[in-house]
Amino acid sequence: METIQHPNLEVCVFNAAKEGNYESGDSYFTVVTDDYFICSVADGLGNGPIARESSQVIPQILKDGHHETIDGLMHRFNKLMYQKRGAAVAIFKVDFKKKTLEYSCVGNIRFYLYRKRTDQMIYPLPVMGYLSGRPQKLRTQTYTYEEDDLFLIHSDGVELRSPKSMMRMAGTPGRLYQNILTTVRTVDDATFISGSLLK
Ligand SMILES: [Mn+2]
Repeated sequence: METIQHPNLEVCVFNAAKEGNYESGDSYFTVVTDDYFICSVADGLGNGPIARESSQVIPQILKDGHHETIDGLMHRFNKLMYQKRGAAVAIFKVDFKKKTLEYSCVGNIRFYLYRKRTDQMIYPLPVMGYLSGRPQKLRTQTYTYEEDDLFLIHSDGVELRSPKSMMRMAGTPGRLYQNILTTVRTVDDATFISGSLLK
């Protein structure tokens, strides 16, 4: 487990290749600064190195480009998919000052924001399909968050029957991580990131 401890958030990350594969076709990348947290998960189409070639576009761009807008970043990811297999990609940015969470997704990556105080769940809808290098419509949405909200993002190698009750029961990213871990099978590459927004 990789973890991030920061005054504004606490994050746990899981990433594994499917059984028999050396490399995961999923990639993820996180950036945390004094002002914001950016997190992206990508699931490359196909298998092994071919899948990884597409999903690795995400860390490549985010390393130096994380100050750019979410839509700008998604379009840059998309352009780099040209002549690759393509990937499902989700990205979100937590702005610690504005107390907002901006989310965009194309394809089969799931994201949940769970508000403990009101027992409410926010699940932004993705744009169907995947980033392929062709012109891409985006549906980027902005939410406000509250102290102690929990989030979860995962690729389709993780299947959860009831994410809301899991998040409610776990309460912390560490426990959510442990609980999800027991459900992960090795039939696909699997990535999940649990986190808590502390202030
Ligand atoms: Mn997958």
